[in-house]
Amino acid sequence: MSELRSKFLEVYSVLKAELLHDPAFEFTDDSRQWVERMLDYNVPGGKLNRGLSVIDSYKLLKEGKELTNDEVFLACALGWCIEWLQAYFLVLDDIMDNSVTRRGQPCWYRQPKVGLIAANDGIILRNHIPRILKKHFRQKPYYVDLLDLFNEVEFQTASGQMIDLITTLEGEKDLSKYSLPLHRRIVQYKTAYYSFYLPVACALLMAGENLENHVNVKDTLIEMGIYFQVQDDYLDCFGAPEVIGKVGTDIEDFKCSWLVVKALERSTEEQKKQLYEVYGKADEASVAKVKELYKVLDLQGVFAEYESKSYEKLVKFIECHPSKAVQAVLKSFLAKIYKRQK
Ligand code: DMA
Ligand code: MG
Ligand code: MG
Ligand code: MG
Repeated sequence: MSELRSKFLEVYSVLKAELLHDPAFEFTDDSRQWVERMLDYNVPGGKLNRGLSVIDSYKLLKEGKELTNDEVFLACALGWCIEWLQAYFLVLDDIMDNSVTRRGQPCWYRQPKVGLIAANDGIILRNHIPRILKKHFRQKPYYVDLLDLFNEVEFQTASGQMIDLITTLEGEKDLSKYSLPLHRRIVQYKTAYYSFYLPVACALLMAGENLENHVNVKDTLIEMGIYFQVQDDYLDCFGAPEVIGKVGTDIEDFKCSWLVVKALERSTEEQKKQLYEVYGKADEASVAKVKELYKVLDLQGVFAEYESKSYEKLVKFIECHPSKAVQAVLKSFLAKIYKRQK
């Protein structure tokens, strides 16, 4: 394991121990054990890309200057706040998407004795974020900006989740409303802000920057986030569950996935009719028919083309940034996700 990763995981243990002894609540043994198990199950088990990116980005912004132990700790703590935010959204997302597995294990709400207690666990996860921020950043000049940033991004993500969900409402299932602009709107809000903009914005605030001076950085990161969610949509159908750690549910859930939008664009009238009949049904035969059509329409090829085009476009965007340090931040992000398999 890399040095940074093990340092990062060390900070997780510190933050967890603080939360488990939060004086604002009189923990009993049972409640402390519940929270500890819930955290260990949901917070640290992912790729940790978002969290680690805060430290990477902060280092690059410091242009090679050695970080103090204090700076490393704070950057890690902010990274963990993003991982906490992600855990909160995923616990609830899996309930709403009726998902089965996540990160190679059953979704939290599917654990025996958890069920819909998972909804409150999501709220607890969400509440841990301002508690971590208060403990470690209260005295910082950028504390208010940090709180504001997390609030804004949470609102954007929840709004993205809302439009992702209301497009699938029973009785209104209508593929004719699915288009690239609708897809873009959903994924920009539900994924791009918290996954791409937030880590860099945290690093910028720590480095004493004013976020209003970095609108172009934000725009590039949002484009990257959209590309990242197209990959997620692609992997939902074509990824290997043992590699991505989850079994796809987008077809069953009638999601406005990039794949179904592309399929609609490329279908003949006959194929469209077929798709209208089977998309959004939970039975295996219907799902298999959708996947078969995706193959016939060569969506794998279409995606490969999209992937290389997006990469080229993003590199061009990045090279327009005046600061080499910012370019390095953005390039390291892009390198982490280009052609990802998980
Ligand atoms: C997830 O979209 C977005 C958030 C904010 C959790 P998704 O349902 O496609 O994610 P996943 O494929 O991981 O369930
Ligand atoms: Mg989901
Ligand atoms: Mg979802
Ligand atoms: Mg998905």
